[in-house]
Amino acid sequence: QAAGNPYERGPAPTESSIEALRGPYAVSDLSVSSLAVTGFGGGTIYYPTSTADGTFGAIAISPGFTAYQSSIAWLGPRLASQGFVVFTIDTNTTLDQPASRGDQLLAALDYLTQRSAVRGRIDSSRLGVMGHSMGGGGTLEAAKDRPSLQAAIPLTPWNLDKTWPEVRTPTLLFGADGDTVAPVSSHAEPLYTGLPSSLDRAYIELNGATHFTPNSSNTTIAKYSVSWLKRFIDNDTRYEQFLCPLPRPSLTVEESRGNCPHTS
Ligand code: 9J3
Ligand code: ZN
Repeated sequence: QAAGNPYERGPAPTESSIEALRGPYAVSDLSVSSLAVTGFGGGTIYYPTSTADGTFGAIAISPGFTAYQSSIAWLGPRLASQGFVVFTIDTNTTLDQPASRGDQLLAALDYLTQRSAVRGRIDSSRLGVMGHSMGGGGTLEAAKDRPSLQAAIPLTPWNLDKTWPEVRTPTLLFGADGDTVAPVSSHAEPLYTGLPSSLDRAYIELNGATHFTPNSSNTTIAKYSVSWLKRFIDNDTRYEQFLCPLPRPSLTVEESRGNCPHTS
């Protein structure tokens, strides 16, 4: 679209456009049966309806332990309407652990880019992963296994492994100050610290939030996730203004950490 960046999509962003319930693109959706795929449990693909703007980057999103795609469904249309193809998935079983969820996120991306009905709408070199809780732990597993991923966003993540020196994918982690299932002191914070200090990484701790805050529509999660995906999947530096400087503590942000300015 723009002369300088072939991956830029949509109008110049504002604080209100990244906070909006919907972005500029009308969204369609497509259900994928578990019977039609291997390596994950099916899901729902949300995608910009129009083909006028060419291809889009794509992301797969995993739910957490015992949960279904319904628990992360709000992110589908919210992110797709900003100009991404978004695949909210079910896992093979709801009890799958983070490493398996990582493999399943990658299987879902492979299905999305190689077999799905919307594969022609996707730029397969611009992919990312997100997930809640054990799905957030799986998000790190996927990034570790596939360094070509352009963005990773674990939401109140849970993973026993705190060492992630192999990760090369720009990663934004969300913690919740009131999380008693995956307390930030034993999950989100050490997971952030376990990433390379040279990586483009950020940690945002939600204020007045719980482990399950990422399971419903949340403007803080949405605005910084949209900005991170745009910045690193679309290389869209118009969104850098919302990421650097880091958000200051407020009614919605308990604390934030990260490297600014970004290096990739
Ligand atoms: O996905 C999650 O919600 C993980 C938190 C959890 O229940 O871990 C206990 C094994
Ligand atoms: Zn903290």
